[in-house]
Amino acid sequence: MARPKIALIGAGQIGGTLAHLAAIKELGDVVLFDIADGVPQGKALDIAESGPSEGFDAALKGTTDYADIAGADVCIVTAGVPRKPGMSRDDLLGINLKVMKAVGEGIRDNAPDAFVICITNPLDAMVWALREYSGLPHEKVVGMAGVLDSARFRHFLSVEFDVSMKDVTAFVLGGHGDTMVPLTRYSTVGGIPLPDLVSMGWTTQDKLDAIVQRTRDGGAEIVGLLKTGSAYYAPATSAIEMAEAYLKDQKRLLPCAAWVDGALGLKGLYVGVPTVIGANGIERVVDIKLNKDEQAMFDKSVESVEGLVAACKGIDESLG
Ligand code: A3D
Repeated sequence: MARPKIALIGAGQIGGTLAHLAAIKELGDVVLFDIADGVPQGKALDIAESGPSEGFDAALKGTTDYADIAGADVCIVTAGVPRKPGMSRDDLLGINLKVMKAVGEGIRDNAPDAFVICITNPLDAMVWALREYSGLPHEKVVGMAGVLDSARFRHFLSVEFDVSMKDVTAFVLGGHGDTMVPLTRYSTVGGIPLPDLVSMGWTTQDKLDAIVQRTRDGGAEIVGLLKTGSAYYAPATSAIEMAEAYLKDQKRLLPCAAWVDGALGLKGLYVGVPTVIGANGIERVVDIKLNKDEQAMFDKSVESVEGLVAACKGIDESLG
């Protein structure tokens, strides 16, 4: 059987890291696409040359021609511009919307059967636009944000409790932005919910609140430190986790920016929700019940995503 084909649209910081991880994990052959001629070719060759030491079997190709992504099983989209210090994700909307048009049409014409994972910000609006421009089925187009936001939350919690990250589960819902909703009630250490751990004296409510806020600001914290560009190791790892779930039909339960039409009281919107990813793409949106406070936070987040989608429609009248 031929190896799966993974097309990475955007060969910048995240794109290069994705290519390296996909090769090391032998998820398939990798095509790196970018408009900056030389960059995808250079990164593909550099990573291929790490193969003999690492011992992986994967072919890598860099290209500026969409024809090379033909027949891709997975496309991961990072094309566009990242944030600089002081910028919000929403400031990127106008520039990255144009990029999503080119990328969506490139995928539509060359890899219409692919499972498409969008990472470009502002995430929830860009994944919506990418789906519109590509015309692919909603269950095959998804945004990566929740896996990363939950990973950040899990990391901070594991440090606070001094326990292995493997035993910490976390739940983050809503749009990928300042209004994201880390759900402490559904986050656990070894199955024990965080509010119980506060009662048990493992931490205080104030410390937990500070961790929730640090999670919300997780992207900005790294932008502030790097000064040029945004996070890329953890974002790439998170998207690879989703790609692997699809390619290996793992039926993983992962929080993703998925099309929600019916669940959680929503009628047709891309937003962060718990999903099951398997060979059919997004196979299920988990319709969890929120309490009053959680619902209020989720509603606020949904409102902000709706605002971004409306802004996209205002820029390009052909949308929606
Ligand atoms: P960067 O290193 O600048 O790479 C972006 C690449 O896109 C560059 O190599 C560009 O040449 C390329 N590009 C620009 N326009 C096009 C086009 N039309 N077609 C193909 N390629 C193009 O950025 P990065 O890799 O650090 O980040 C990529 C995106 O991911 C940005 O929008 C970030 O804001 C976003 N991001 C999202 C998250 C989430 O959790 C959702 C996290 C981190 C970054």
